[in-house]
Amino acid sequence: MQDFIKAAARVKPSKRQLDWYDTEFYAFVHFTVNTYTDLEWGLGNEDEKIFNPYDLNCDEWVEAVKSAGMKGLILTAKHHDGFCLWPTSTTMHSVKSSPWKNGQGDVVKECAEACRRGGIKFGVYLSPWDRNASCYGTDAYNDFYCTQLTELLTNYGELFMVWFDGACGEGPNGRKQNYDFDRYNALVRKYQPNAVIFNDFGPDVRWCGNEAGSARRAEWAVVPSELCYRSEVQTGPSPMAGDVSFLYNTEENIGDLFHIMHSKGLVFTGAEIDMSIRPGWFWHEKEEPHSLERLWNTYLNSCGGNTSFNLNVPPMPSGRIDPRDIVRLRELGEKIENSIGEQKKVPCRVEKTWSAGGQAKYDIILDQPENIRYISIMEDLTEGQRIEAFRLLNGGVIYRGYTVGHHKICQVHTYGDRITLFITGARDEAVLRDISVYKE
Ligand code: FUL
Repeated sequence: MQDFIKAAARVKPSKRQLDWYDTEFYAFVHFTVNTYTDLEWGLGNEDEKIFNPYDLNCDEWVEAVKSAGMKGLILTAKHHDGFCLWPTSTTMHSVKSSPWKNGQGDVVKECAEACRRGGIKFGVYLSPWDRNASCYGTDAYNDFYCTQLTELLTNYGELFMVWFDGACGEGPNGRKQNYDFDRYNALVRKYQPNAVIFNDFGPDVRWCGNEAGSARRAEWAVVPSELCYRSEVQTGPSPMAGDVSFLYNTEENIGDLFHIMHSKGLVFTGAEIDMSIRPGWFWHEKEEPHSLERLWNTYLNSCGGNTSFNLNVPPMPSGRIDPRDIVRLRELGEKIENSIGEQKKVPCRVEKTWSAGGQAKYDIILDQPENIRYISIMEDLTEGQRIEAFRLLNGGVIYRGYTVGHHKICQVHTYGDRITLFITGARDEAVLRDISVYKE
C-alpha cells in the first residue's frame, strides 16, 4: 500500500503540461455565424454572407485579455455550425464566401499575428461536431477534419493549446460521428509537439466538469487512468485493481486516495476551468458580463486551486469587444494586481523546522508584522503532486487546505510576522517551489 502511494506521488507531468500550468490564465474567444444570429449553437445552414466583422480589431482583443492578466488566447476556428474562420481548402462554408474583405480575409491569421505582436500565446479550438459538412457521420469526415486540423497546425505558427470539444451531435444527414481522436491527437503531436491537447478526458488537460467556474475543494492532477483513457498510463495496476466503478469527470472526488487505490492505473492530467464572462459563450446584446466578484472568486479558485482558468470573451458582430467586457476585464486585472501583485508582496524567508513521514512544518518569517491577506503556495510538480492536506497557523489555525499542486492561493485575515505552514499529510515528502505572502 505504502509503495502504491509513493508511486502515485511520482506520476510526472510532461514539459508541455508544466508550461501550460505556468500559463495559468488565458482567454477563449467564441466567434462565428452565431454572433450574427443570436444563437449559441448554429444550425449549420447559415448563409456565409451574414459573417461580416467590418471593424475587426484583434489587437484590441489581445489588449483586453492582457489587461485582465491573461497570457494566452484560444480562438474558435470552427464551432458546431461548421463555419470556418480561415480560408480552408475543405469547404466553401468559410470566410471565403463572406463579404468580409471580399472573401479574402482570415480571422485565424489576424488573431495569431495579434497574439504574437502582443506577446501572448495562441491556441485553436476546432469543433469535431460539424452541422454543415455533408460527410459528417461517415469515415470521410475524419479525413476532412484531419485536413482542417493540419491547416491550423501548420499555417499559423506555434500553438500552445489545441482544444477539442467533446460535443457530438447529429450532422446535416441526421447521423452522428465516431471521432478518431487518436488520429487527431497524433497530428497535434506531429506538428505542434509543445502544444497541450485539451479534451473532456485529456490526454494533457481535462475538463473540470462544469461551465460555471466552480472548483473542487481538492484538485488532483494525478487521476485514475479510467478517467483519462487517452492519457499515458504511468503506473501499473494498483493493489486493489479490478473492482472499479465507472468514474466521471463531473464528480467531486476523482484523485483522492480512495479512488486512486481502486483504479487500474494512474495518469497525470490536470484540469482546466472554462467559463464565459457572460451567460452565453457567444455575444448576445442583452447579456451582461458577470460581476467582478464572481470572476475574481473563480480566478482565486482556479488559478489558485491547481487548475488553469480559460475565460471566454466573445466579440460583437463588428469584430470589436463589448465596452462592458473591456471594463470588466480591466477591473479583474486591477483586482488581481491589487491582491497578489508585486506591490502587495511582503518579503519573507521560509525555514523548514521539522519533517517526518511526509509531514512537515515550515516557518514563514516576515521582516516586520503585517496585515496578511493572501498566502500563495506552489509545489514543484516536476516530480509529481504530493500534498494531501495542510494548515496555516498564526497562534491558532488560520487556514485549512487540501491539495496544493501547481498553485494554491489561501485567503486569510491575520496580523503577524511569523506564519507556520504545517503539511499534515503528503503522499511523499513535499517539494515546494514557492511561498509568497501578500499584505492587505
Ligand atoms: C461546449 C460547446 O457546446 C459550447 O458551445 C462551448 O463551445 C463550450 C466551450 O463547449 O461543449
